[in-house]
Amino acid sequence: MNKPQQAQVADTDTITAIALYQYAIDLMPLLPVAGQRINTRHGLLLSINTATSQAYTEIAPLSGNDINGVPLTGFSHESLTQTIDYLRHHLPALIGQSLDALTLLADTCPLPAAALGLSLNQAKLTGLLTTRPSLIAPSFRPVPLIYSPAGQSVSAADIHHQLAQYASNDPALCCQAVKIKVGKLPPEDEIALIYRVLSVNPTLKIRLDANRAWTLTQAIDFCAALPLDAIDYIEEPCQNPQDNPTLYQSLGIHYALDESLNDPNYHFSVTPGLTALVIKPMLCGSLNRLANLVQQAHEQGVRCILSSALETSLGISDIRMLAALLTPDEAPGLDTLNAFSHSLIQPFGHKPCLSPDVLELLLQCH
Ligand code: OSB
Ligand code: MG
Repeated sequence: MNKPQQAQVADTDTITAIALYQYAIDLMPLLPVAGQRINTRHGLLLSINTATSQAYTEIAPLSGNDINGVPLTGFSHESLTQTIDYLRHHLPALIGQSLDALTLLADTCPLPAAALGLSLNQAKLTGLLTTRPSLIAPSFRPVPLIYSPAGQSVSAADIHHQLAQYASNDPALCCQAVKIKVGKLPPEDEIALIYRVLSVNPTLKIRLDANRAWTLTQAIDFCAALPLDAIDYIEEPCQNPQDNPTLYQSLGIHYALDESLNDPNYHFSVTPGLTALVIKPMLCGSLNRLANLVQQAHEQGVRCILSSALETSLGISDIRMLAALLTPDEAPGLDTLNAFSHSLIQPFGHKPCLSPDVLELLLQCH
């Protein structure tokens, strides 16, 4: 006898197997995390099966220690260990449950990176993230990230070389914007770098990121020397974010928020000069939470730029798909993969690609 229709639907929707792996990938050159640097990225790979499909997602809080053994500050509040403990405790109970149970766990999970990985996995298993052609290979203009890995200045030749990597025969894929890290070298060197980038390509729009390096006076001194017409916005200019509106009122330069969003007490509100939120999905939490934040901002005319939290090729590819879905008019900031020695699941360039069988297995249940 045939099973009733209802039961068949429920069967394909039932979670049959889960595996959790840990990866550690070397970074060369070192990658900046605001004022700190890291040389290895640690994170988790979550694999979930139903009877008819299988999906991988990444769970990688941006926490842990920098190259000097000092804890990273300003990004994820949860540790990798806490995340592993949480998942070990909660994942086994999902076996035999429907995918709705996965969404419920994601929406109640207090750890943002785990919440994102759980809800993204659900979105992949249900086809939300993969059935639309535009999401399979979303094309955004790249936004090259220009920074000085070892604290020395970046030459015009370096800039030429970096921008050449993004040159494309397809005009729709040539970069229109670059992101430049500031607030680390002497201000005159950084101002010179910005003019050097514009001399290489005068049509570029520049996104600056100061990672809260400056007092209000320092921010005003720096920004007063900028070619303001070419500046799209500056991320987190002031040590004290309450000074950002004063910077805007003094010079007319728009700012974006990044670190501010990572404060557990952050609530979206519009302040004078705020033009964009730079949202790192891995730090924001579940897809529902991310979509709500984007919707609130868009309703108030504030742009949202999805951004890398130094995920592997798998996580970066997923953020690209999220951007196609949630912020289709904005090029996401994802230029952080070059430093990774390996890709994970999702091939990137000529890097050797890690598959689950070479990773450390932390948990397997079915
Ligand atoms: O300061 O925005 C940052 C990556 C990891 C941690 C902090 C930051 C970043 C990036 C990502 O800059 C790249 C981008 O936003 O374009
Ligand atoms: Mg930033």
